[in-house]
Amino acid sequence: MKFFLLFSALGLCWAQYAPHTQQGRTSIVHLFEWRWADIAEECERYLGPKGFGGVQVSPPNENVVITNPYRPWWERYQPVSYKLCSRSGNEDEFRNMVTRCNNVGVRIYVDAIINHMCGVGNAAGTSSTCGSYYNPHNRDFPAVPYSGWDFNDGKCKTESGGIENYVDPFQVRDCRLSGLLDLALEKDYVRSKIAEYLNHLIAIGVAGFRIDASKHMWPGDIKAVLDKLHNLSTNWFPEGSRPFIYQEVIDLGGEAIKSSEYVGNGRVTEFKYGAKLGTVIRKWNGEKMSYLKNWGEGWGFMPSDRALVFVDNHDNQRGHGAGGASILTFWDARLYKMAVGFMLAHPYGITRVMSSYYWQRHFENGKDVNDWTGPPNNNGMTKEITINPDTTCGNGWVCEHRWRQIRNMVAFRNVVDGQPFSNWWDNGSNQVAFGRGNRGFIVFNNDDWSLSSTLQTGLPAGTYCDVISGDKVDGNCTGIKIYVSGEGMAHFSISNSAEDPFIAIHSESKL
Ligand code: QV4
Ligand code: CA
Repeated sequence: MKFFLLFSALGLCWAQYAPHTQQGRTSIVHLFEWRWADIAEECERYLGPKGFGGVQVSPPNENVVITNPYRPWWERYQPVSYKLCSRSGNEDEFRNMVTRCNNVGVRIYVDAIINHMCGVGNAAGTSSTCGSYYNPHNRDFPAVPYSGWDFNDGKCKTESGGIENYVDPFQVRDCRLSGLLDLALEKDYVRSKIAEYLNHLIAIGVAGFRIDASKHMWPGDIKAVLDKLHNLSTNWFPEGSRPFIYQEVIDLGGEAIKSSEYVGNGRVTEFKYGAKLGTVIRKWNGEKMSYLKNWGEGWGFMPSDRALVFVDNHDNQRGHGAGGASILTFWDARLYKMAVGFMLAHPYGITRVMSSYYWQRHFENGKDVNDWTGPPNNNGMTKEITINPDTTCGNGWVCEHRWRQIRNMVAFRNVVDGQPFSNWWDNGSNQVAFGRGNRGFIVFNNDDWSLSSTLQTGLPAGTYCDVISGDKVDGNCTGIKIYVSGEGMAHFSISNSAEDPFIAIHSESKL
């Protein structure tokens, strides 16, 4: 009996729902389009020391090189083979990154493109990141190898061969997404080739996978692939650890396919989260922050222990995928920081922080015609991430994860990990506050007037440093100081015109 209890408790934390972050680390950062060499450096010089749990990396496998438009970011979602050879680097560089990141306690999660190969319309040839030959017209990918019978051409019933109607789950799973050649995942051969690729990554030491375009695969087919995966490398993980799985399913309601169909396989991206939070913080549709009191399942989201959440992702920050205009991004920095701060303070889900690069936005008829723009580059070679004296990034990289307000809220989430949502307060409008047990407290003023209130924080008496306006440095605070009384009460004043109209304090920011 005792043995059984112990076994099931371990089973829970080793299962595909756990990110296998080190004790005391909770968040993932998506270093979109970064080179492996830069990620290795970033793990050692920043992510490890600042308490980040892991990195989602861009697809590491060989893909089509697209030159019209010139080297778009989305060429990486058009696989040619499973060789680890991309704009981010080669296999040696990938291995070096995984080793160095794991050694400083930062995990690597791979964006796995397994629903399809490249677009059917690409010309045959060797225009690929490793020079492998491919012929989309003949369904020939000799570097895997895949050929005609490994694709769903016979199974898809639409005239065009593409997905025409998202209300029909058969089309969505068996036809082409954006013209991308759809793999026949019911075939054991295809499942085995994919599992071989993922097991190669597991052997190198990755901790899990984002499963791209999961909505376009049958949940049972995904399961069959996952069942073939090995346990994580015992170089860094306890024996018997299963890879962390989060499936990209966009379910905003209103479609035939539901995220709930996928939770048996692992976590699922909760796209309602960023779409709704953006609406609330922008105060659109009559939304107010006071309505966030029952944020989470109370808003119709999937169960917290099955969700992966984010304010924006690499698609919806530039109008791809779904979520719409309400999505907040670094382009709306002030509101964005509040949204990310709220997400990181709130206990719901596993949190992923976005880290982007700048591009020249140019709207025509409401659409950004430069939404394809790839990472900062010299003739297609991705530029390195340079670090400015003030710790921000140069060379065209945004590095939201290095913004003080975001970096410090990642630390906040680590400090309050496991503590209950507590001491909610609101003014019936857009001034809200809440705590996490006796470890942390956050206050927002998104109204058009000042906030001045004495609130129950739940924290022990003392002077605390606000980690939004400053940092605790050598026992002093470079920002606002908050005095908590013996009864846990503290006075907060936040001007509606403050640079960042929110304040956060936690056990480790106590002076
Ligand atoms: C074009 C035509 C098609 C035609 C095809 C013929 O538009 O009508 O059939 O040529 O070859 C790019 C182009 C697209 C082009 C296609 C194939 O934008 O115009 O089709 O390539 O050449 C990213 C981009 C896509 C891009 C794709 C592959 O967002 O624009 O397509 O990469 O390069 C849904 C899904 C969800 C998906 C989301 C974007 O349910 O799964 O759309 N999100 C993930 C990734 C996303 C990625 C893919 C899935 C595909 O997050 O980044 O798409 O792997 O909501
Ligand atoms: Ca499919």
